[in-house]
Amino acid sequence: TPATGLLASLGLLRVEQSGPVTHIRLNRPSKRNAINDGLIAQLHTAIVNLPAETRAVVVSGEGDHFCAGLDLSELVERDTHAAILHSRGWHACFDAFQFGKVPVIAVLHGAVVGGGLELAAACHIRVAEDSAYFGLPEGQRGIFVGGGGSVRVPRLIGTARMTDMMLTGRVFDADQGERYGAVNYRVPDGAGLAKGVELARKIAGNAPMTAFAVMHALPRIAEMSPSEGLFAESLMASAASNTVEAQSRLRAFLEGRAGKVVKE
Ligand code: 1HE
Repeated sequence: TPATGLLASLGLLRVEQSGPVTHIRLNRPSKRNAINDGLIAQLHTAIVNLPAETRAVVVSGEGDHFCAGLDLSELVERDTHAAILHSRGWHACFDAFQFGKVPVIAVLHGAVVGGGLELAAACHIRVAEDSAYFGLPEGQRGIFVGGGGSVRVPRLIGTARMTDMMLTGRVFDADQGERYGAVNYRVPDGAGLAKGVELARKIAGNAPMTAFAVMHALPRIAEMSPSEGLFAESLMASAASNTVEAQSRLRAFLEGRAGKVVKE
């Protein structure tokens, strides 16, 4: 695997490697990166086949929009059975983003709608350019979210806001997205990718076990009772602190060789 450069051009996706950071770019701008069966399969392939050196992933969209959601032209051909299998396929793909090997940063601009918002919600950090806007047009299309939106989006912005988006077609701009919890970082147009890569490099500098614990333990503990959560936390904490990397990082701090916590 090359340390830098194009790893794969899967047709609808481009995957590039830069040291520990893998950049997955939705590459179907003529259809506003609408996710058809081919694109969801390629996304799934890319996220489960990351190079061993990858410590963080950045996902973005080519063209004027992050992602227009489900490719609606394929939907008309599906009966109930095909539709549930289709939805479960999206779940498998986005689960592989949320509960994969390394954290994923979504860089958002333009339309982040329907399945595009579901993909963004499965990522661990969201960077939004000023142009980003968020919608769930499923309500107007006569369908329902099927890519994990009903599970993940309310956990970011709350059930009441998601209900409003789906019932009335309400669209939130980048400001609202940030205020409501869907966006971690706001940047000017054109600056999203650089910010995403900067954050990915910070993540890559941490102990991989800590990143894994944050991705896998935090959302699960959030669903547990406090008593179970505290116990799971202790197990995770003891596993993390008992790694060679943690021990050497702790020693480095105690010997004055590690950075202090500073205000940005
Ligand atoms: C598409 C799609 C699509 C664009 N499926 N083809 N998602 C939606 O309901 C959003 C639908 N799309 C839009 O509202 C707009 O396209 C955008 C606001 C995203 C972009 O607008 P614009 O003016 O830049 O582009 P456009 O002219 O509308 O679209 C360019 C082309 O992309 C055009 O095709 P063309 O052959 O006429 O050039 C569009 O038809 C095509 N296109 N979006 C198919 N979504 C697992 S469940 C998830 C459920 C959902 O995601 S539902 C939400 C679906």
